[in-house]
Amino acid sequence: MTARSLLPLAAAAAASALLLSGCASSPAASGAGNDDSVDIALVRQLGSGDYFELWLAGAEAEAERLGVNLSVYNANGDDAQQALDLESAINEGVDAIAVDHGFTETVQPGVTAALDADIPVVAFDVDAGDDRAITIAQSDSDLASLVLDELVADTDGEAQVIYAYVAGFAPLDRRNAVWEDVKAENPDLEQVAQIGVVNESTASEVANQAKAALQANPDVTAIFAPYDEFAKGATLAVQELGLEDSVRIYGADISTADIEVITADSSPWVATAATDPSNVGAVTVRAAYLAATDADLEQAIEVPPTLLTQDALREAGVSTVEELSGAFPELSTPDVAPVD
Ligand code: SR1
Repeated sequence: MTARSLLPLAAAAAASALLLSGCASSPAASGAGNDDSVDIALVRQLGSGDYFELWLAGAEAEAERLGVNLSVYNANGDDAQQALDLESAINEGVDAIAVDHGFTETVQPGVTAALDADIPVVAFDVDAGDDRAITIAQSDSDLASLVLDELVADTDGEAQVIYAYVAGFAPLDRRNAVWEDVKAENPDLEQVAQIGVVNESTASEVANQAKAALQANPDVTAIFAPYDEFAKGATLAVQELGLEDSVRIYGADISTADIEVITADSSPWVATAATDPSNVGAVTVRAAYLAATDADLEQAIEVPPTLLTQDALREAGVSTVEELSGAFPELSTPDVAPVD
């Protein structure tokens, strides 16, 4: 039995202890909080980094707009804690639960328990392991294709490439499937190293990994880093080694900090494919609200990504993520899980 496969057991034992002791964790709460409001629990596996912070800001703003009482649980990357948080959300007696990231083996028992208790579940970027859950994703296969088309065009399909990836995260796995296809279609694209870590210091740890991989592989001309913390780390490594003229970075996601990095003079991060994270947080809260109020809702909700090249961002003259949807209106998707 692997360490990860022990987690549900550990989580279940800890949850029982929690129930027996009468303790409950204290999630951060926002919203109306009165008896008439819809109560939604947001159960997150991760909370740090630009993407996750913007996502939460969008979720909280949408909850405020809808008068939703939103309880936010953040496991900070601790899978057993996320399983416990799901138990706490069920015990809270909320009207719907939104699960944000995580691993099937840790969230599935709680998701199934919630659904069995008639609490609807919406699952963003996680395979919840129960077909009754509503799923939300950013069309990861399109996201990866958009940016990999740029990589293939810029390199004529011939390059040594460093790849940043951590298996097990649903969006990264879906992007990885596209990368595998692209490599098969372009045999002269050679992946010479794989790097990646997901934790609270992702960017700085990936920077160290990318630096070592670049030093070991001096003919690398491209880095595929499909998560903004990966791309920021890779950018730092290229800059520290003075390789801006020879190595290009193809990333994912967007934030104000990312825009600054991408549009800086001689930045090697030349393209990203992204949704607006705050919009995706808002979509997730709307979906949970619709599920809680028995409204019509698609089973699988997709938020389409947009290609944002360095040239296009510079031309648009935007410097914050808030200004982005003015220049790229497709980043705003009020018609996805709409609530007037
Ligand atoms: C560790 S998973 C990181 C990804 O989750 C979201 O889908 C963002 O797009 C980010 O790239």
